[in-house]
Amino acid sequence: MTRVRIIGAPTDYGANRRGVDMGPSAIRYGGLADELAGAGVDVVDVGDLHVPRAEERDPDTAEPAVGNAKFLKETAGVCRRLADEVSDTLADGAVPLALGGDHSIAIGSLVGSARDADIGAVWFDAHADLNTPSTSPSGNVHGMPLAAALGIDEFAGKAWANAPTLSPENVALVGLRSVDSAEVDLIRDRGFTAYTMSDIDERGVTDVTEEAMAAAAEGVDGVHVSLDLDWLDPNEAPGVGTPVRGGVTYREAHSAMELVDEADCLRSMELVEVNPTLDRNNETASLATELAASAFGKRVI
Ligand code: 6HN
Ligand code: MN
Ligand code: MN
Ligand code: MN
Repeated sequence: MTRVRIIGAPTDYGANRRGVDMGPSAIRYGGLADELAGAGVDVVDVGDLHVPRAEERDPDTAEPAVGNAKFLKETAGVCRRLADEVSDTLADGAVPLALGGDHSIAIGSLVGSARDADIGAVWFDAHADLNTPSTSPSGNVHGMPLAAALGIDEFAGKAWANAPTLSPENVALVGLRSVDSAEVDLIRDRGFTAYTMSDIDERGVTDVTEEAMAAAAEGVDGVHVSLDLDWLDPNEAPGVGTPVRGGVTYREAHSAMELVDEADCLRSMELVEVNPTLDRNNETASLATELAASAFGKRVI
């Protein structure tokens, strides 16, 4: 029986607005443990990591200051602890499921998942999250976690941020529709596998997801799946801080998560960017729980 350990990481340091720190509570309230139990999974919830309030912190105290990245020091603190939890979970033979919080927590998931294994990653997101402190238009670290884990530019050599066994050839981005120009250059130059919404329109989400999982899994021990709820269309998932029109539908999202399960290489996962203050009756949080259940094997019959 698959064992899943839920780890809450209630951050909002990486986003440009408050509220995403309430994501873990909303996702739990949306029925995560029951949904996963319905998928036939043995679930343990270890609660939330301690995250100091942003108001008591100075956003500019990274040491040394790194570009315009905000709350980098605080983000490093949370990600170090998350990485330890993720790697302990894997050592105990369970699959870590991290709940954000903003997408900067993916740095901790990736570092922990890569500690004792070669990994790949599939990024279900409207965005590429490949900015660096110097290329970021916003300074928000939730737009940087993949660049951090891959040690790109200012992130090179930062132990807290780098997942040394992850390389761009084993990273697949799915559902892109808002990509900054420096991110476009990285995607073109570094060998990522990338699918825009146009690719999904043309080829269908099932083909694209199968190919993405295969590319990420090629030659590694397991795959980290990162699910940013803004991957979905804002009509389906309104409770996110950086919505972009033209995302995948409810059915497409479930189809893709079922294929995550079928690829049979899931090593670690996270659900991020659910912001209950922007949500409609907790729909986005509930959707996150359903999608996680599909990824862990829930089927109708
Ligand atoms: N997310 N590319 C934009 C930025 O500020 O770097 C948006 C990033 C959004 C990040 O949704 O996880
Ligand atoms: Mn390798
Ligand atoms: Mn996003
Ligand atoms: Mn993201």
